[in-house]
Amino acid sequence: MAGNFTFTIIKPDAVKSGYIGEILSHMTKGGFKISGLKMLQLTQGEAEAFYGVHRERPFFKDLVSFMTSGAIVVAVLKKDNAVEDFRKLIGATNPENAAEGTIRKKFAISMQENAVHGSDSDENAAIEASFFFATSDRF
Ligand code: FUP
Repeated sequence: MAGNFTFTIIKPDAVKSGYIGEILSHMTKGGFKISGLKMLQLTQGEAEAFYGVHRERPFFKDLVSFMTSGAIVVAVLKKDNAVEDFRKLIGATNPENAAEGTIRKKFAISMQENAVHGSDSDENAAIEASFFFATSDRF
């Protein structure tokens, strides 16, 4: 059965551009309830650990450098079928391929500066949410 939460990051590009409010509003209007929310700046070690699956990819170093370049907002979001529905709401990784009306279509700049992260499986949603939120920080 599909899980009822996912994990998201509003990335440094979107935070710097002043889109936190609009992006959170897009998420809640899309039927997601905010279960946990905080603003922080990742250390290099945290970014490397979070994106550990991409360690061997050519873009890894740039990705870590971008993700540590400024403040981010991390959140746990609740909804039935959360992971799949949220991936639809954010759109394709590359904003050029993102569908009309999606968050990345509206706010992303490029494949790297793509405004938001969304977990790609229930298993990763659980791992990613617990990376940033203790159980007592989730409501
Ligand atoms: P997504 O699950 O949509 O966030 O995309 P991926 O897991 O494929 O990629 C993780 C992050 O790596 C993306 F958010 C952006 C970055 N990335 C690049 O910077 N360059 C690439 O060629 C592919 C991904």
